[in-house]
Amino acid sequence: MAFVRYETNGAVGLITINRPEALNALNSVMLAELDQLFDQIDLEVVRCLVITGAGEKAFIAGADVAEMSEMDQAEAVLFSETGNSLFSKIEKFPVPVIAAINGYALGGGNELALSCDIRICSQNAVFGQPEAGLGITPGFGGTQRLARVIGSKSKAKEILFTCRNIKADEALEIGLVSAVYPSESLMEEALKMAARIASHAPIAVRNIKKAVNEGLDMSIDGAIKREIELFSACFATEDQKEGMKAFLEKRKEKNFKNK
Ligand code: CO8
Repeated sequence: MAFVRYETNGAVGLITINRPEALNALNSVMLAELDQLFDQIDLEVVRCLVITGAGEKAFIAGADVAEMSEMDQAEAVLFSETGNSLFSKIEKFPVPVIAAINGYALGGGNELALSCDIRICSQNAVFGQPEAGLGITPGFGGTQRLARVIGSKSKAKEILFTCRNIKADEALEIGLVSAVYPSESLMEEALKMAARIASHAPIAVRNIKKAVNEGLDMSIDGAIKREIELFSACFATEDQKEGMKAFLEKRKEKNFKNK
């Protein structure tokens, strides 16, 4: 692939957006490559994913402004639909996805991060939605996911209207990220978190992701019903038996089989 690298280490998959000369700006080819990659990830093996950007300056500095500058309205519909379809795929991807944000996460870059389950960043990370200054709205889910993630319509609108940059400490304060690390330890921490997640019962982890994601869009009664379904479904798995047996035997090592 021209703009995306993928490697695995045990049950952890690492996706690197690889266009550092343009601060990893998202173009149509990259969106297509990412879409294809997510379809090909081997879910028998991979239990957690990490996404980061190549180089030391940027996670993703937005959608490619040069490409967008040539688009007419019909092409903008297609571009927005393509990006939104990919980002929804990431949001609903069966295993957890961690965004390791190592610099600029602007526009489409912040929107990609918002579609991940967990966001952690380096101290030099900068977030923002500069679209209004370019004469457009966010078009890859930013007008919807930002407020849902940070839990404040007022703060989300302030960020979207002002187009101001948010530094790592503020991102932590408003709940946009869940941790900030020195640049040199970000990847180590991201991969450690992914390995820890991957060590747990995979079906239980997947069901937790479904319960949180689906439940937040439902009434509390419907959401609790969904939790009951997903909780009880675990009792039909071998991994529930293994997890509880290991506890009762005071055994730390567990042999979860994804079954
Ligand atoms: N698109 C294209 N190229 C980019 C982008 C981008 N978003 N960001 C950086 N680059 C390129 C620069 O053009 C430059 O290329 P070159 O060396 O050939 O001139 C190279 O990357 C390095 O960038 P800079 O020299 O600008 O680096 P600086 O350190 O001086 O500045 C910044 C870094 C502040 C991040 C600056 O590059 C910048 O402001 N970038 C643009 C940020 C931006 O506005 N992003 C939002 C784009 S809009 C968007 O994402 C909408 C998503 C939804 C679309 C839906 C469509 C329908």
